[in-house]
Amino acid sequence: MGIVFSNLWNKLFSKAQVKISIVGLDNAGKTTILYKLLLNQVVTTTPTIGSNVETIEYKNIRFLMWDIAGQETMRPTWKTYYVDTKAVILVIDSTDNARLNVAKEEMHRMMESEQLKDACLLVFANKQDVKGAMTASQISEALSLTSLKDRQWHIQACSALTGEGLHDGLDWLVLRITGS
Ligand SMILES: Nc1nc2c(ncn2[C@@H]2O[C@H](COP(=O)(O)OP(=O)(O)OP(=O)(O)O)[C@@H](O)[C@H]2O)c(=O)[nH]1
Ligand SMILES: [Mg+2]
Repeated sequence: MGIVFSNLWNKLFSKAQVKISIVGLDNAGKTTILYKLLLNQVVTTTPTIGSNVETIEYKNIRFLMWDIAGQETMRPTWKTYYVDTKAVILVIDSTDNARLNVAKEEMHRMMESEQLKDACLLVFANKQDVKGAMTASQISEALSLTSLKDRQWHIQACSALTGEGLHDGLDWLVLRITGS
């Protein structure tokens, strides 16, 4: 009886976790975004080795956020995180024109993965506080987001330093996940 009740309790009152994979090239700002969302603070980061994982509750959804290392040697490990991923957050350094093409290739390769076929894609055009940063529409074009087929995607300008745009991005994810 105790087990039945506890299962019922869990079903009724515990929130399911929604797994998110945060990817992007090294130095894009993934870890800074994760901790700005979690702590509302700009933390001092070092390049991530492996991953960081944190749970962030937002609008009654419990997001399990995996922040994955972006250095070139680490990128082959991204695919080991895809299983059960409901949404991918791709973080772009909007000041890094030189490597936008690399980010584009990584993103399109990633989106071909069978394990991500139902995942939606939120692109954060980060570092908008820096003068001369590319706009979200410039980045959207450079990444050929419109060429993605059968994919719900959205691009959001943001700054992990000021926090601007981060919650707008999460609002889009909430809409996609709850369908409301
Ligand atoms: N000006 C500015 N700097 C930022 C912003 N977001 C991150 N940074 C800086 O960019 C650098 C890299 O940030 P990280 O969050 O460590 O980058 P990462 O994507 O996690 O990098 P890897 O772990 O190597 O994949 C740090 O010096 C951050 O302070 C932003 O919105 N604006
Ligand atoms: Mg990092």
